[in-house]
Amino acid sequence: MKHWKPTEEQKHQWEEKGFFIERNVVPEDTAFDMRGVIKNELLKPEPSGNPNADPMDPMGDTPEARALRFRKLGNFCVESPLIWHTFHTGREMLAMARYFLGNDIIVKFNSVFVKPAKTGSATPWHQDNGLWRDGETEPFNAWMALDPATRQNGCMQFIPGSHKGEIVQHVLYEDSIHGELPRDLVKARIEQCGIEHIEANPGDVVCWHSSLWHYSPPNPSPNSRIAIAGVWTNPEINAGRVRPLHRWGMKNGEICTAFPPEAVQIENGKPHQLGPFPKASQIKQ
Ligand SMILES: O=C(O)CCC(=O)C(=O)O
Repeated sequence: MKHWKPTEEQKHQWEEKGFFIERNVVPEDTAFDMRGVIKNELLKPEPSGNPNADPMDPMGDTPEARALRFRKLGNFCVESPLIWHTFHTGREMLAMARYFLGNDIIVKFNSVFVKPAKTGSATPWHQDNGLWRDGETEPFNAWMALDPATRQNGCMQFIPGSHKGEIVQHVLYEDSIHGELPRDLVKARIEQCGIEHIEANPGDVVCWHSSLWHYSPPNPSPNSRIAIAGVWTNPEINAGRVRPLHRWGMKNGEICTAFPPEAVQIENGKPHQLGPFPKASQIKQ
C-alpha cells in the first residue's frame, strides 16, 4: 500500500486555511463511470440511499423530471461497489486518510451530492461537526467532483481559516433545509476572511477540516454538479459512538475489500441520539 504525504503547500493550506485540493485522484473516465451509476439510480422510482428531496420537488414524473428530484443520497455509496472501492476505500483516498488517521480507518459517512441542473438547491453554511453533534473534530473529510464543479453550477465555497474556531451551535430558520450556521455570524466572517471558490474537475478531490465553514449555492446552470463525499475516522476518535452506518475501510494498514462493506461493531457504545436543531430566533450567540 503506497504512502501519501501532503506537499509543503498542501500542508500549509491545511493548517492555515483548513483545506487542500488533490487533483486527478482518479482518471476522468473513472469519475464519469461513477457518475453514470448515480444517474442510473436517480431515475429509479425509489432510489436507494435515503434520498433527500430537493426543495423544488415535485417536478413531475417523466424520466427527465425524476432525475431532478433529489439534492442528496445520504448512504448510497455502500450499495455501489464501483464507488465504494474506487473512492471510500480506494487506494489513493485511504493513503490520504491514513496520513491523518493511522492504520485503522472507519468510513463514518458516505454521500452523493446531486445538485441537478437548473433546480439544484443550496447547501447552507455549516460546519460538518456542527451537524454531527458528536464532538468529533478530527476525522478526515473529502469530496470528489464527478461533474466539473464551477462557479456557474454551484461549486463549494469555503471561509479560509474558519476551522480554527470552535464548533458553533447550528440553528434552523423558516426556510432552512437542515441545521445551519447563524446567518449573521456567517456574514461577519465573510466580511472578515473572504470566500474561496473550490472549482474542480471530475476526479479532483478536496479535503477539509470538520470545523471548516462551508456552503454551496444553488445551480441555475444547464449542467448538473454531481459529487461524492466521505468522512473517515479511526477507532480512537470514534470510541464509544454507535452509528449503524459505520463501515471498516482499513485494518492494520490493509484495505478492507469486502462488499457489502463490513459494519463496525462497537461494544458497550451508547447510541447517538440527536434532537432537533433550535430555532435561530431562540438562540442568543
Ligand atoms: O456538495 C456540496 O455542495 C456540499 C457538500 C458538503 O457540504 C459536505 O459534504 O459537507
